[in-house]
Amino acid sequence: MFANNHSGTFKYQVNSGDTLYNLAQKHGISLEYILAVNPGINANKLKVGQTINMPLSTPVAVANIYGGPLRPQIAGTVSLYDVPNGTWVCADISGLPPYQPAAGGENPIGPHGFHIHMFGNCQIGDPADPFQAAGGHWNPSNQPHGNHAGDFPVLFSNQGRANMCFFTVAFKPEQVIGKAIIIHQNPDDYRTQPAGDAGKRLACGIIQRA
Ligand SMILES: [Cu+2]
Repeated sequence: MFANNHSGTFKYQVNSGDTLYNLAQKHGISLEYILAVNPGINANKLKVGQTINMPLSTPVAVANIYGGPLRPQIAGTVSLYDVPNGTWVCADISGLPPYQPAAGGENPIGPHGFHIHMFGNCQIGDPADPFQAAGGHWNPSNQPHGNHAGDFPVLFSNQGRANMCFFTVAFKPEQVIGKAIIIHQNPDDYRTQPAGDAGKRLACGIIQRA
């Protein structure tokens, strides 16, 4: 089981008219929680432009990730939180394969290429080359690979476990519901077109409304 237990915060710049009470309501969290992550804050003297810590609320969308035939042990979640100007993405994945250095003309195994792909279809298809039904990278503004809206940082395994969050301005969670997230066997070089030479597809999950 993987709970969405990322109890992180993001930086929020106070706008005119904001009160902690309104912010709590808007983000679906308790006022006490905001106060707890802003020790010493004076709730009655918020200044426009002041930066405060805002707790992450519930994710707008979640992908449950399942390993395919090349690595069935993979399981986990990717959670997408709506934050000002973009999305906070949190991955919690286990069962990744042990790292193997490049050898014999083969790319290293890990850290793992990690992307949003176009189609929300995780049918396995060819077990030797699975998850082709998810299509190529989600690339709505026709950018070179390395700057696709669906390009993510590589997943860095710690004895099989990867746990990371990052911020992106490339999309809002609503825009990617119904697409797929893929974990690849090899690293993404962010340069080779069109997919960073990230190799075979180990795991897949469809992004669904949380
Ligand atoms: Cu990919």
